[in-house]
Amino acid sequence: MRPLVIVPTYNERDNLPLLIEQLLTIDGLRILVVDDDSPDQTGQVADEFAAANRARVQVLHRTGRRGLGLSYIDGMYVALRTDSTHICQMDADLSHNPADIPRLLAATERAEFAIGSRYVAGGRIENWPPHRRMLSAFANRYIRVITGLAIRDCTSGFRCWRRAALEKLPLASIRSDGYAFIVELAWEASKAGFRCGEVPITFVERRRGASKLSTWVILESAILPWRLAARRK
Ligand SMILES: Nc1nc2c(ncn2[C@@H]2O[C@H](COP(=O)(O)OP(=O)(O)OP(=O)(O)O)[C@@H](O)[C@H]2O)c(=O)[nH]1
Ligand SMILES: [Mg+2]
Repeated sequence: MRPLVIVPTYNERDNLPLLIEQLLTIDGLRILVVDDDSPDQTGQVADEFAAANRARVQVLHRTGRRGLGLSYIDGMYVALRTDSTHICQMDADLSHNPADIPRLLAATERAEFAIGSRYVAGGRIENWPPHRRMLSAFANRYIRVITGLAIRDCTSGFRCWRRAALEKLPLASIRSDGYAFIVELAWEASKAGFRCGEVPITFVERRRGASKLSTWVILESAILPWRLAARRK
């Protein structure tokens, strides 16, 4: 198994060093940081790790239009040019625990992709205020009802793909450029007939740095399920 994890970053300089150190403790895991020209110099912090560990850490510096979805698409193309057998994705803000990656990888033995899930038995959220819990729970229910997607936590950005599955997804035609990308990708995967293994995780609210959840991001995510439902017909 040759796993690689894609970590999109925008202003995460206080979180990234600890995250990379924890990721490097996982046997053989390679790291691809996709930085969107962060004003706080996260890109340079990532470069320092890459210089010290060329075999395992790589940085993709994006310029031009910023976006989580755009970053993931660029990162996935780079990842697919490596010989990685499994491609994971996770947030840089330490909300996702690197120690859960081996369980996600193991779940891909029985499914084309695995999701670190807050909404299956054993899944938890720590330190989220009630309004964030409600927004997230509502978003998941809203998406499931409108699109028919059977995944409990379809907004989770903590995932692991078998390489062969990711290769088959139409990355070039995914239109969401923000957080909605996460949902659109899950929808494409389930349309392709891929099985999803949901692995319970404990999600911890970020302690450092700021959330990038904006009104536009929420609006794009509110519209997306209707677009997907229309495409189904
Ligand atoms: N490359 C890139 N990364 C981004 C962008 N927006 C967010 N990210 C990263 O995506 C991950 C998730 O973003 P967060 O701001 O933590 O969003 P969130 O997890 O939904 O919100 P919180 O729970 O408040 O943290 C983090 O690693 C961010 O740095 C972007 O435009 N470009
Ligand atoms: Mg976060």
